[in-house]
Amino acid sequence: MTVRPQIGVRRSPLNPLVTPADVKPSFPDWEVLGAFNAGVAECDGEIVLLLRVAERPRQTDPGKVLVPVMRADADGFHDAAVRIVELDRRDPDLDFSDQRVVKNRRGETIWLTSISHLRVARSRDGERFTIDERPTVVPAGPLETWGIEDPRITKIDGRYYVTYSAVSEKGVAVGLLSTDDFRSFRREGTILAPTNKDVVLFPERIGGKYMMVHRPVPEGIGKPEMWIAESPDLIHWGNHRFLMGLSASGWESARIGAGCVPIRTDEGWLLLYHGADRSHRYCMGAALLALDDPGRVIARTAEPIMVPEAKYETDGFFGGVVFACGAIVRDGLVTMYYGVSDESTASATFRLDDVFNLLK
Ligand code: MAN
Repeated sequence: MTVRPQIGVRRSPLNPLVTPADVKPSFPDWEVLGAFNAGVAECDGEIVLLLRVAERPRQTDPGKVLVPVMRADADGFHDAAVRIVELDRRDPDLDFSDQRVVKNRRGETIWLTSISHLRVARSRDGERFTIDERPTVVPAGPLETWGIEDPRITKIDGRYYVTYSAVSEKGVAVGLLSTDDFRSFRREGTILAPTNKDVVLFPERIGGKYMMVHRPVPEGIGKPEMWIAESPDLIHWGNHRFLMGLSASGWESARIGAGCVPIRTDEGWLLLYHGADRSHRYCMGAALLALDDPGRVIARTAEPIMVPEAKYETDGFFGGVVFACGAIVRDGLVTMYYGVSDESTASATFRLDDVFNLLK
């Protein structure tokens, strides 16, 4: 059964807007696998994408898998900073069936097949992007040796705050950066311990507190569902509350997580989020949270607002994925930027009113 999106979603005719072929690898003998799951902001009259660029050494020997990892004490992204782990494709103890990761026989992820950094792309029209030649933010320290991923950007009091996944053998934690111009960044540290992902910050204080939606991944008891927390300073987070959970079956029955920064509307905070089923098909849905208490869910979409349908969404490095990390809203029209198939970046527009009709 295919679930059709119920609202008028217009995909850009230029999709995908950014592909791996558009991005220069960090090293001459590397290849870019993905330029996707980008954070989005408006800065100095331009649309800025902070792309997740996933890359690896070119794999020349079909019998080997070369895994790149950063050294924990590296100072920057250069040859000596990266260690290449050579794995034997025929090793009976290793499982390469998920192209994103390497697992052992117990099903535990022991390596990622690529390392990600963040790279700026800029555009005047929101569709034609100029991508920086060099990485903008690179992994650093013991908690980022496997890379940094999936940034979300929130402008608060005139400064941009970037939350991202910090990946290492210690797990997936959440890091925070801040910037005024997307040229120089300040590291604000690790704000959530593993395993946590998909953090979006609200663009203003509510009841005097900064707020975030986050997505822990409980082991054994509990499921990957959305939580909400608050902070006096964006660094220390507390008063964690459960926000919303999985459905029993269907498109959001395996995991959900926040996508774009919550959009303030008269009716409440509109949260665009992703939901996946057990076959790892990722769709986008929406929820409406109370303006004065975003821990209260007013409504959510029973059906997704967007499902992987276009060829670039169904086929690719990891097909069947639409995954948004940011959007621009102008005059009731949402332009959502989203990763497709863990490979490229696309955009789609839809009306806020159409989403509200689905929520009512
Ligand atoms: C999952 C996928 C990968 C990602 C890792 C670590 O396996 O989302 O794309 O690299 O988690 O975050």
